[in-house]
Amino acid sequence: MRPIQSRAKRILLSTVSSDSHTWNLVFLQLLLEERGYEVVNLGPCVPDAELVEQVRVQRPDAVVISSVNGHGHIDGRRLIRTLRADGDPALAAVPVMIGGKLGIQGAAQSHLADELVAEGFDAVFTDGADPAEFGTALQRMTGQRPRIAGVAA
Ligand code: B12
Repeated sequence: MRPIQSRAKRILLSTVSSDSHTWNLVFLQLLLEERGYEVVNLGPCVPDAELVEQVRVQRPDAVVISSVNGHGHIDGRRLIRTLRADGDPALAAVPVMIGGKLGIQGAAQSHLADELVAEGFDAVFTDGADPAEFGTALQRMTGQRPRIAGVAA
């Protein structure tokens, strides 16, 4: 009898093309790894085409986009339209969430969340969102289970 090691759920972590901030990505990578996810962090200023290609290659269980420079709602909108319109069913179906400081007016722009969901994001976390909500949403979208799933003969 030896334990079956289920594959860790893979998260593709990225920001948008205009955003050069990196500590938000480092923070999220550590948070996700601590929760047992495998993280592919694409780093800052990722062009839309590169992100789409990486989703195709990496086949992640979910994509997490972080942006804090204030352009996130504009870049994010363009990005999700591009991803969902690609024609590859896997790209149309992969859960994608975005969060951070998505505009430049903080809580006054809470309507951005609804708009981004309408464009195709599965979840949006504007600044000040409860971090626990993020974990719960990710778990729900990836069907995350403990790494040791059971035993086999
Ligand atoms: C360091 C910094 C820089 C550095 C970045 C260096 C680097 N390599 O990262 C430099 C100097 C390059 C920089 C540049 C700019 N910056 Co700057 N920067 C900052 C600063 C001081 C700290 C950011 C940081 O590292 N925080 C630490 C990380 C861990 O926290 P965080 O980024 O806030 O992320 C947290 C949350 O937002 C959340 N979160 C983030 N993403 C996601 C995603 C999900 C899914 C979830 C659930 C949560 C989540 O979780 C994180 C942890 O709590 C902030 C001000 C501040 N005090 O926040 C401004 C700030 C982000 N910058 C700002 C701006 C405007 C700029 C510039 C446009 C300035 C300019 N005119 O050139 C440029 C943009 C460059 C670009 N192309 O993107 C603004 C953004 C305004 C807004 N969105 O309302 C801020 C808020 C400053 C301000 N108050 O005006 N910046």
